[in-house]
Parts: sequence; C-alpha cells; structure tokens
Amino acid sequence: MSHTLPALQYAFDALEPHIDAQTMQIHHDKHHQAYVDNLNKALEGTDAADKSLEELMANISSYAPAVRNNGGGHYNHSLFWEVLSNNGSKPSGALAQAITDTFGSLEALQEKMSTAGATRFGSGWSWLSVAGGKLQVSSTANQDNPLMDVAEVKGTPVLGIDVWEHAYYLKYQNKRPDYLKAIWNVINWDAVGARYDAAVK
Ligand code: MN3
Repeated sequence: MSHTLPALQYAFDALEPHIDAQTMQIHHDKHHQAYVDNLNKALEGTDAADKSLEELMANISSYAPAVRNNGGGHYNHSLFWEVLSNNGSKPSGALAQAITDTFGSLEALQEKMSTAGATRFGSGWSWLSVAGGKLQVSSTANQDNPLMDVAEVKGTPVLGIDVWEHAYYLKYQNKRPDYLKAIWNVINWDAVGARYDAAVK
C-alpha cells in the first residue's frame, strides 16, 4: 500500500485573505507531496510498507527518522487541510461544551493554542487533542504529533496548526503571531467537532 496525497477539498484561494493562494498551492502540491513521496521511499520493501499511518505513529520510535519526519508530515498535513475552511463555522454541540468546560471560553482556547505555536522554537505544530476524554493543548517540534509514542503529551489530535515558516512566510514573513491570529478566521469547526466526537466515543 503506498501513501497518496489527498486532494484539497477547496480552491487554493478559498482561505484568502487569511492564508494566500500561493502559500496553499506550494504547501499542498510541493511540501505535502514531498512528505508522501519520501515516506513511500522510506517504507519501500520494509515490513512497515503495509501499515497505516496511525500504526506507524503509535510505534514511531522503532522506525527510521525518515519515517518519523515524513510519516508525521503526511499525517499532520492531511489533518491540517481538513480542519481549514471558509465555511464560517463555530464550535457546536459536545465540542463547544467541552471547550467551555476545559478552557472557560473559545477565546481562551485560541489564546492557549496561539501561544503554544508562537513559543515553539523553530518548526513545529500547535495541537488540540483528546486524552482520557479530555481536551488538551500542546505543541510538538518538526513533524511530530500527539499520536507518536515519543510525544510528551499524547492524545488523539482534533485540531493542528502548522507553525513551520512555509505555512505563512510569503504573506506574514517573520510575524508568526499575526498568522496565528488570522488562522482562527478559517478553522473548520464542523470538522474539528466530528473529530472530537469520534475521539470521545
Ligand atoms: Mn507544513
């Protein structure tokens, strides 16, 4: 089974002006494609070639660094495209209740995730994940994620924000906090809610 690049479910310019079309095109067609290609190359002819991404993540410490970096890259970006949208959605249902119960408000959660992303030195991700039925915020370096056995904070990711420079540099240059402010305009909360429901059931 070889891994494939998922098609973007919206146009490259759908997230304008918050995330520009050129960034989306390069990010999806070049960066994500490279993670997929390099993952397939790293797995070719090994007994991990038939494993799902989730299976790889759960035992990532037993694989080569190329599997960790590119498998993480493939998983993380597949999730990232899914939780972005211009549909103007807001948290609803069980997710909305859990956000209020855990963080006090949506604004408090956004602040916490933005801070986690802004203070991640170098490249990485800011995460909202579920563990033991509870929401939690964390960040990881490089292409690591909370599914990995090496993660400091483990859980099932429901929302991930890419804070690599390639995610924002064309429009925001060195101003990562501005990107982290703008991205809240284009979160697909319906998709995050569906991931939350699946993670807690
Ligand atoms: Mn990226």
